[in-house]
Amino acid sequence: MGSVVSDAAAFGVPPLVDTDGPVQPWQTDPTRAPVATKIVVAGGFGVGKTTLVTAVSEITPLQTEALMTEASEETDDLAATPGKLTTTVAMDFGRLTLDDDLVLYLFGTPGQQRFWFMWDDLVRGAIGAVVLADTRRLKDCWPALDYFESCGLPYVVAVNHFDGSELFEAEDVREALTIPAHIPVMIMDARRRISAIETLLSLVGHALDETPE
Ligand SMILES: Nc1nc2c(ncn2[C@@H]2O[C@H](COP(=O)(O)OP(=O)(O)OP(=O)(O)O)[C@@H](O)[C@H]2O)c(=O)[nH]1
Ligand SMILES: [Mg+2]
Repeated sequence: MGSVVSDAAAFGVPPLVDTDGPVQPWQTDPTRAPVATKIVVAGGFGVGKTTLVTAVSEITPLQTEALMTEASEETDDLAATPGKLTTTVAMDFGRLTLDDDLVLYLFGTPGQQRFWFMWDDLVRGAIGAVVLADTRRLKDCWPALDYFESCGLPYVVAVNHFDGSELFEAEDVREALTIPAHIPVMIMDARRRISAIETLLSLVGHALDETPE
């Protein structure tokens, strides 16, 4: 019997490798097959999770935004984000390819507390999580920190610096949240692609450090 490829060609099945574009190293070298990883973007309500996934995704991100109504006025504090009209009710999903052979699948969590029951499903199979924080309401990220601490998932803390809010040093935030020294803490801007990618790279590096060989 011939190879799968030639049999498929005989039946007119297009080859798996795209012959139009240049052949990528990972297409011919089995040791460089693309590695797909799942990353969770978590944090409190309105801290910028959807913004981060949207800023970095190379595909049109899947969003599950729903308009907020007056009914949530008492539970959801909009003081820090007065322009916010929608909230994530299931998840955000985006994709980012790094260095041709590392594909990050990004899953943003819903921020409203009543949707937290979905986190157990969202984190399944993830290599790690970015916990977004806003220094004006630092305590909002505690539940996410507790969650990842208790399930043992590697995480980094990314302070999404909002314009007009006081700019703190990463080490001050580490101290305020009592984050252990080996966990990266960084100040970033979820709207800026480069800044968000740096955060994701830091998480990938940290997850590799934390994962036993
Ligand atoms: N100025 C400023 N605004 C931001 C930044 N990041 C997000 N925003 C705004 O803050 C609001 C909240 O952003 P989202 O990305 O929806 O926050 P979220 O964490 O996904 O919110 P939930 O899903 O409802 O928990 C939006 O109006 C954004 O435009 C930032 O870095 N600076
Ligand atoms: Mg959101």
